[in-house]
Amino acid sequence: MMNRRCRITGDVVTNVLDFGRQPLGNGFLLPNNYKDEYFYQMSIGFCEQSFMMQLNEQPSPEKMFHEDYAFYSSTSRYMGDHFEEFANYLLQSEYLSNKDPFVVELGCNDGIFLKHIASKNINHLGIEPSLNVATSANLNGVETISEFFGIDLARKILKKYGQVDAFIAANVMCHISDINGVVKGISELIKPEGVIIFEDPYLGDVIRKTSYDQIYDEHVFIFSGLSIQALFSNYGFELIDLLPQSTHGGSMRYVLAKKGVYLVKDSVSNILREEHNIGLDNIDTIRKFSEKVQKSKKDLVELLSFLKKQGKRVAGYGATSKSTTILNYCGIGPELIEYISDSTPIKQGKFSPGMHIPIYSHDKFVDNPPDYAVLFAWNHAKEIMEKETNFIANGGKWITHVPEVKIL
Ligand code: DWN
Repeated sequence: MMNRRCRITGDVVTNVLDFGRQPLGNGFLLPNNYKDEYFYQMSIGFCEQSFMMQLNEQPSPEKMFHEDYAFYSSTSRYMGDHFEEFANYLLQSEYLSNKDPFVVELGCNDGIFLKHIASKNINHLGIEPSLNVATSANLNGVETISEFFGIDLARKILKKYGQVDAFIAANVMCHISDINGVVKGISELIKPEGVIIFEDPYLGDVIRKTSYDQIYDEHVFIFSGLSIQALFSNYGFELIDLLPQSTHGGSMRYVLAKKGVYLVKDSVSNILREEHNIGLDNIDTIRKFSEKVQKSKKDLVELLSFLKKQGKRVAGYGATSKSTTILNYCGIGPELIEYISDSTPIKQGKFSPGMHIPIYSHDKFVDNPPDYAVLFAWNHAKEIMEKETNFIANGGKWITHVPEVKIL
C-alpha cells in the first residue's frame, strides 16, 4: 500500500485497509466495454492530525462524473421527502433572513433540493458537472450549470450573480479530492454572514455499523465533526451546528460560518465530545473497524456459498455504488448472485462494475423472485420493506451485511 499525504494537513496518513482492485462505483457497463473497464487500487488511510479518513487514490473526477452518470437522486421517495425537509429547514432558518437571498447548491443532481427553493422564486444556482442529471435539474425548473466547482468557477459566479447567502451541498463534499480548492472557492463566494450547509455519510455511523460499502471511488473522504472542524478552520470558518441525519445509513448535516458571526449551538460541543469518547480521533478505532470489515467479508462469502450449495437462488436489491465495493472486495459474481434488481432505467440491461452481474428492472424481481435478496440499498430499507411485502409473503428472505451479516 502506498503512503499518501493527508489532503488537509499534508502529513503522511496511516494506511488501514486495502480493498484491492476496484472499478468505478457507478461504472455500469455492457459486455463490449469489459476490455476497457477501468480499475484502480482502493485503500483507505487515516490522518491523526486532521482525523480525516480518506482514500489513498481516487480516479479523476471526469472518469466518475460525466454525461452518463448513473445515479439520479429522485429514485427514492424518502429522499424526495428528506430534501423537502432540508429546503424547509433552510427557508425557516435565521440564515436566510435577508430579503433577497441567493442560494447555491454544489452537485444539485436532478434538482431534488433546489426545486423547493426555485418554486419560492428565490435566487438560486445549481452546479452539477454530470450533464445528464444537470439537464434533468434544468427541466425541473432549477437554473443549473454543468461544470466542476473551484476557485475559477467561484469567481465567475461572483461576477455574474454576486455573493451567496447559503452554499449547500448534499452527498457531494465528500466526493471532492481537491477539497481545499472548493473551500477556497466558497470562501471567496459567500457573504461575510453567509453559511455553508452540507450533509454527507458520517464516520460515526460507518464505524458503528461496519458499513464499509460507503467507501468507494466517489467517496474520497468519510467525514466527522472533528475532521470538518480541522478542514474548515484553516479558512477561518467554524462549525455552528451539527445535525445528525438518518439518510444514507447515517449522515451528518454540518453548518459552518466565518468565526464569530453566529452563536455556536450546543450540538457542536456535544457531538465533538461524543466523537472523542468513541475514538473518532484515534487510529485504533479505525484499525478495529478494519478487522470488522474483514470479518464481514468472510461471513458474507460463507453465507452466499452455503445458500448456493443448498440450491437457493440469491439476487441483489439495488445496484448501488456501495454494492460495487462489496462485490469486488468480497469477489462475489454471478455464480453467487444471479442478478441485481434496480429501478433506474440507465442501469437496467447493463452489468455491475467489475463483477459483471446483470442488472434487471424491478419487474424481473416480481416475476422471477429469488429465495434470498441481498439488500444492497440497505439505506432505503424502510421504503423497500414497505413496497416488498409480497416478496416476504411468498417466502422470500432478506440478507443484510449491516451491522453484521445476517438473514433478516
Ligand atoms: O453519494 C452518493 C449517493 C447519494 O448516491 C453517490 N456517490 C452515489 C449514490 O450512491 P448509491 O448508489 O449507493 O445510492 P443509493 O441511494 O443507495 O442507491 C439506491 C439504488 O437502489 C438506486 O440505483 C435506486 C435503487 N432503488 C431501487 O431499485 N428500488 C432504490 C429504491 C429506494 C428502490 O425502492
